[in-house]
Amino acid sequence: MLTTKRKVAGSAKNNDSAKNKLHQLESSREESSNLLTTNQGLQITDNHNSLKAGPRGPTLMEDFILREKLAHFAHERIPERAVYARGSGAHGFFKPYKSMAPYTTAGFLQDPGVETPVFVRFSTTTGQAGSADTVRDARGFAVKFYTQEGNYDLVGCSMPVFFVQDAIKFPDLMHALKPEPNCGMPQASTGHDTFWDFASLMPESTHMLMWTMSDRAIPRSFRMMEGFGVHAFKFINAGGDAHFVKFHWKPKLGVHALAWDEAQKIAGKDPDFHRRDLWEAIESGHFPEWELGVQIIDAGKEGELGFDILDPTKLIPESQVPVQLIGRLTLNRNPDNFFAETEQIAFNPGHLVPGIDFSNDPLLQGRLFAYSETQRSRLGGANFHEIPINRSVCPMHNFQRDGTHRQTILKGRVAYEPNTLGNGSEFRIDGAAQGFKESPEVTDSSKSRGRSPSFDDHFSQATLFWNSQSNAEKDHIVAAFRFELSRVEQVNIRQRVVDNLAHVDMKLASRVAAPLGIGTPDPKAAAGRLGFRDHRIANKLDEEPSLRMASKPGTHVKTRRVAVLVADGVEPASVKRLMLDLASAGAVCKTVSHQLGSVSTAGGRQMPVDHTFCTMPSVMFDAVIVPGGAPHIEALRGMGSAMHFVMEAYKHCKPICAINEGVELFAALGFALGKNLEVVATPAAGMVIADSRKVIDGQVSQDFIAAVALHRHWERLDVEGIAA
Ligand code: HDE
Repeated sequence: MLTTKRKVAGSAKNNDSAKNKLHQLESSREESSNLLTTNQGLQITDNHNSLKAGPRGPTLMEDFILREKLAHFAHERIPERAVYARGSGAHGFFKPYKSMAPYTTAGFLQDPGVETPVFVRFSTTTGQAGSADTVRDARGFAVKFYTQEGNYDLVGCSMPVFFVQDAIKFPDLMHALKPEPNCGMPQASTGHDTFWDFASLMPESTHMLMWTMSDRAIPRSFRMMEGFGVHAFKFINAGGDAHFVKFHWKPKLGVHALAWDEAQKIAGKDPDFHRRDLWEAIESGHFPEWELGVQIIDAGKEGELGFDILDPTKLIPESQVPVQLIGRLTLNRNPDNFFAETEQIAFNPGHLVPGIDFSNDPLLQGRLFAYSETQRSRLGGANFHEIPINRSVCPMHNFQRDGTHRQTILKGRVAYEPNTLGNGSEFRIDGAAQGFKESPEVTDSSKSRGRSPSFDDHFSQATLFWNSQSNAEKDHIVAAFRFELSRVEQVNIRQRVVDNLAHVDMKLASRVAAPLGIGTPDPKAAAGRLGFRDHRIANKLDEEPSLRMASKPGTHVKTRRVAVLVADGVEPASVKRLMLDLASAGAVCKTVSHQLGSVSTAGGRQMPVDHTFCTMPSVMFDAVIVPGGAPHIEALRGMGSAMHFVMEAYKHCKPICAINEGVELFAALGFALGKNLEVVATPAAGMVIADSRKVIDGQVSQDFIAAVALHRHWERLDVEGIAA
């Protein structure tokens, strides 16, 4: 025994000196880390020329440096996500406001002093990884909490409901929604026959269709978008009591949308619009924030909601169960490497921590299986949890071993449990400890493929959503349905959709149907179709204010982008105070002209130009200022792109401010004019007309900042007639 010990001690010494040598080698390698090497560490002497038989001869196969480089390049891509492929991510942290101990033992929800690191990935559902950000779509809002009890993933969405009720319909939905398989079109759009064919035969999708046709589907920014856990989950407290819970993310910047025409134009002008917006906000220190909200349903009270809490096509109206705000999420660091982090992050609704459990929502149940399957195929096997972005921050031990790309070097001979050879204490199971325990639930019924009749109400919450919208939001929903259905070639599919919509609201259905070249909506025809179920449980509410975006107006202008149009002869004094006040309120003012460089001011100085009309058109801004200066206005009036800029901003209901002679530009465009073509005192909503005196005394700053904070002035009436 003694001999063995000595031997072990000796070999430990040897091991130490070997480790020291390795360490020295690694340090010397770090010192020369600015030198280009192969993957094996071999220093490369020429990275511009392959090895050839003579300077003009054929390339030699023995050039292992060239072959390694090309081979690695050829394997650079991994399969993109089948859905939610286009994503943007950021690091940050989460901090609870108070202990949630009465409801859950989840460690990261106990102590307001504890920050939990997170990585968040936002995504569009439909398009491929290279598609545009601003397409009409539900957006993924997936949060990985790196807690001390393991990784917890809240893999949510920008909408609180989903298209289908059962996981078995998900592949059909996605196949219908993705580009049609014969022609591969259209990219990132539901405006095509297969989607509406499916949707019109699945009336359970109606509530989600209302959301996707609303302005929620075209957010101004990820930073101005709500998030939802969609399904009911369970909180479990130390006493083992379970409460159903629904999760919400509420953005601190308010909830704001683009105009649909604008969203489509941005998709061409800057497909990275949302990604850039998130990146730039974080780089400039304007860290996006959301509050985590929960709707907790008192034990046993779920039966009183009026619908089935397990049905993912239903939301719980906030007036029925208020949202409690329990913590804050802050995103404060951009990824260092898009691929390593945003692309390789692997979410899974089945990544839980003690104190949180699933419900029996049949859509959620299917997700628990699907995600790890996807990760194994996308990320090359079973060891994707070892990729740095997916690693837990708490210790991770088990006896799972080997497999492709294994990183961990398990030591010793023991790879099983229970054991005595590893001293019997390694990685043991401690039943009494605070590990994960499923919430006990009695399941004592016979197997069945059916669906509970409590899932059969497909329309009442769609009606509630419609009734709750402002007039402008209703107009936008009608326009979106018309747009999508106008792209549907089969007349009978268009008809089926409006027949279903007649069960939401007859007026909505008739307005949608009007320009589609089809018959009037027929609720009876819909009701006769296969799959139609409408055991309507009357809404407890006629309206739910939290469902309209108009009830969440902005209160400030932080990070809003304001264009200041400039040409030779501009009077900087007419706008200086306004620009300073906007900047100190957190807005970003940029000068825009027909060319880069600078313009000559009325006083003979140079004013730098940040952007051109061509590269940064009005859709890249939230608001516009036209400063004073007669020659400058004259010049702008002669530039088609400047006139278009203002006209388009007007059409998209953006706040616009004209100072001094700037108003002549408005007049030339026909805005702010009375019957006799005089400039009127109360121009359209969101239009501020002023002279420099009012700018200097700060009145204009006050009015314009208030107009910008409201974001868009959707009540502007005549925008359809604007030729932009
Ligand atoms: Fe997903 N979903 N999903 N999902 N999902 C994926 O997992 C799936 C569902 C959601 O940024 C995939 O890693 C099935 C609802 C988001 O990486 C895949 C079902 C909601 C993300 C998958 C659903 C979501 C995904 C694709 C029905 C709204 C992106 C790549 C049973 C709450 C996460 C991947 C990220 C990703 C399957 C339903 C949200 C294929 C089978 C409902 C935000 O595994």
